[in-house]
Amino acid sequence: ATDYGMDKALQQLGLKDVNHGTSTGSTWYPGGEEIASYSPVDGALIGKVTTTTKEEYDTVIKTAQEAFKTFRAMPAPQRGEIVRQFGNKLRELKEPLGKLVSYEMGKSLQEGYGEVQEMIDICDFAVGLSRQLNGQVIPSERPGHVMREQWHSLGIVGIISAFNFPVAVWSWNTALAWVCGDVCVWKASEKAPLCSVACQNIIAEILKENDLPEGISCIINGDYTVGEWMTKDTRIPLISATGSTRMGRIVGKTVAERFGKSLLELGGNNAIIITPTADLKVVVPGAVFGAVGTCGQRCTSTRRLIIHESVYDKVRDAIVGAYDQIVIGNPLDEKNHVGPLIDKDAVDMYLNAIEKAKEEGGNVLVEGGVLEGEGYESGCYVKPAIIEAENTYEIVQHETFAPILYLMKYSGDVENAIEIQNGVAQGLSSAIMTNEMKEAERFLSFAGSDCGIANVNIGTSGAEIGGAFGGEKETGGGRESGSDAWKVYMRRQTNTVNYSDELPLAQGIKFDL
Ligand code: UN1
Repeated sequence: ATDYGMDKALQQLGLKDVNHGTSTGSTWYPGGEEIASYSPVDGALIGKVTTTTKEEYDTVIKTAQEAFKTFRAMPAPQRGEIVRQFGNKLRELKEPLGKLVSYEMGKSLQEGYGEVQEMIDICDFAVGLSRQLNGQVIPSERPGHVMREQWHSLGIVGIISAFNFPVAVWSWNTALAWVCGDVCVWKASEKAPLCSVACQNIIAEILKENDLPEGISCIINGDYTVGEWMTKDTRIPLISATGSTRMGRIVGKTVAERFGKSLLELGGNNAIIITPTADLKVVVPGAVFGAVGTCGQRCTSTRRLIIHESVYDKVRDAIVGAYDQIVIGNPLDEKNHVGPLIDKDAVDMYLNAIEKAKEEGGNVLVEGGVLEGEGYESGCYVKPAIIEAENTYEIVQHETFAPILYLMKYSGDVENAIEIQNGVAQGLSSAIMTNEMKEAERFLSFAGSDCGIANVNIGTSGAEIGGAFGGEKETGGGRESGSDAWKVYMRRQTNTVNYSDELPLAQGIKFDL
């Protein structure tokens, strides 16, 4: 992949000859075993990091605890200034970092750049937020009293992220956590560890330039045992975890057992409802990008199309026709729309899902399969597939992290489509394509979509950072990124102050001595 400027990108990101994966800032620790990172793009070894030992883990947490004392005392707008510098550095390094994301994870270069853009956007958002961590003043029922609400820094935020957004999800958490005065310990996916080292290099430089202590940004690496150290650790008040529902069930339970807070961002099973008035010019790109973008490996990827029977044939033909235009290949080459899956295990899961859908009675409209030959040597390139299926199939009920799109029909009112859309265990993203105002509003109403994200005339993926991101049911209930998602990174304190000379009790209680 040298022809795409990867060597230079690795150089710019300080990733040449890396042999560590644990850091409290500018300090790196030797670590234990090696994790090799192979690119799904061409199968080449990009580099190696080492896993965090238990001893190193404890050093990291102690360093973070110390740093928290300094960081929480810094005025929030000054912390915002650090995040502003971070965002500017990301602007400078957008090209190499976007390329690394594309090369280590496999998403198209455009999407790699888009991911870095999300980092920049959340930094901008967080800078503004650093002057708006506002509490409220609440009227007291007692004379000469005032009540208020304050938001205080929480402590260490443990971040567990997935391979599919190897840099952005970390930044959604860190940018907010930092302006809130928290310090962060990040365990990145073992499938994209170099992205974590690159990010750490960028922020460490800024922290050093600003004379800030070690421990504000930490990274650790390793398998689930490292994750378990975090989830069981009472020194970490908040665990923010992105990944599968299976993982989230374990994390949520373990953190709850010690009364910690968790922010869970788990699987989706996202659908687009296509009504009789839907505009095909919007439907086709919306559905196709949603289904095949990031090779179907977004938690917001479109998995199901619920199409009204009166337009079913027309929509199906248009979507199937569009699949003919999809160019699959090296994601660093901007003419390709779709890159590889993350690894061969993912390829197996994709193949199994297609088999299962067929066994359950699915009708394959666009054949899938693994691509072979020149350019596809890594064995991770697959063809996006389309299958006509029923919502009740077991395989349709599960999230398969691959480009498989299920088509299904509805008849009658939009309520019937909403019932199918809501008829899964997950509740992340959803969309309706309609020009009927009443249908759109019904879809968005209390009786409409049960998802955390509900869109009209756009697809299910590609959310902007300004809104709260996350979903209901098995998606885990967490919200990160925009709106007031920052509140989870702080602790709320209610204050009542008496400036009178008496002591009236609340609820009118008399206690005369
Ligand atoms: C994810 O797949 O974990 O809305 C996050 C989107 C992106 C984020 C996806 N902004 O598709």
